[in-house]
Amino acid sequence: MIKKEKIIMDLDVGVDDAMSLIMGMLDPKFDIKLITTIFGNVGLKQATKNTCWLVQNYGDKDYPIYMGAERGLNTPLHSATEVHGKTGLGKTIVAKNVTKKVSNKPNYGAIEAMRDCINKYPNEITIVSVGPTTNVAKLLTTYPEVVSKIKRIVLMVGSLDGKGSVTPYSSFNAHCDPDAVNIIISHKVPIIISTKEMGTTAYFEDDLRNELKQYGRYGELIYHLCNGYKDSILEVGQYAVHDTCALYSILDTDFFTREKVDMTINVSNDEKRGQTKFVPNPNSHITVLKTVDKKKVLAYIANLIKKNAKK
Ligand SMILES: [Ca+2]
Repeated sequence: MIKKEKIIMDLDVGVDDAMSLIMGMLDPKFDIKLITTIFGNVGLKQATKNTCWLVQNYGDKDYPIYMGAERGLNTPLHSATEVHGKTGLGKTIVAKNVTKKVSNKPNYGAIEAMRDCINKYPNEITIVSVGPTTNVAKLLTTYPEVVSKIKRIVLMVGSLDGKGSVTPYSSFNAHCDPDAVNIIISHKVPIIISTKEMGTTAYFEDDLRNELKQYGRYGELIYHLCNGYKDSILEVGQYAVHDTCALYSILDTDFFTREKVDMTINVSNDEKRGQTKFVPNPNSHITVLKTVDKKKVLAYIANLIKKNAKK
């Protein structure tokens, strides 16, 4: 019997978010209890539409989707349409004929749904946040009673080398809301940080992209998502798997090396806003991924898609 990790996926869909959602839905090692959306790669409305489209057309069940924050706590709105295409799913795919609706009710959105999910499964839920981290910060500050019941939080944020992608110092998700990251890391919940280096090391290229295309509709989806997708620090034809690395960080595998660290993020309004720093501390509640085994991650992805070729 496979031990399933119960997760909440918090997404700003986005090409690599879409890939990570597919991996989360297909992999029997994950049990997605809730999907929440956030502004980021595209605006909140488009990110939510993309998420609904993916679940409607590629979901193995009708996952609940709740819409979250439309901007950061204290930061002007940013997006990354130059990386993910105008509507977030690359140049070929456009989310249309979306009938799946979000589950928001008055005064009940993403953070309330997160709260109730954590209360339903105390100490079992991992929040996998792969966009700006505003929803998670709001959850912790608005409903502090759930903090001790969260198994762990994964953030796809920051860089090991202190260099950025959007600015010389800040990676995208950190740049969108550094204050939110700062709030989260001050809470003594087990936290895993997957930095930009993981996704830009474990990129794939056209040989794998073409191979995946032969493995049924999920492979075809990934193939098409890659059209027009280019991380700002990679070359054309290199496809970063940032958000999938973050998701895989909770699997019991040797895909990554890890280190316990103290983490800081620059929240001042100078040019280094959003820059992260990591200092080893074996007693810390924060673990950072240090290296990634690109071959193993890509083989795992390819195998999962291949296994589901007939679905
Ligand atoms: Ca993302």
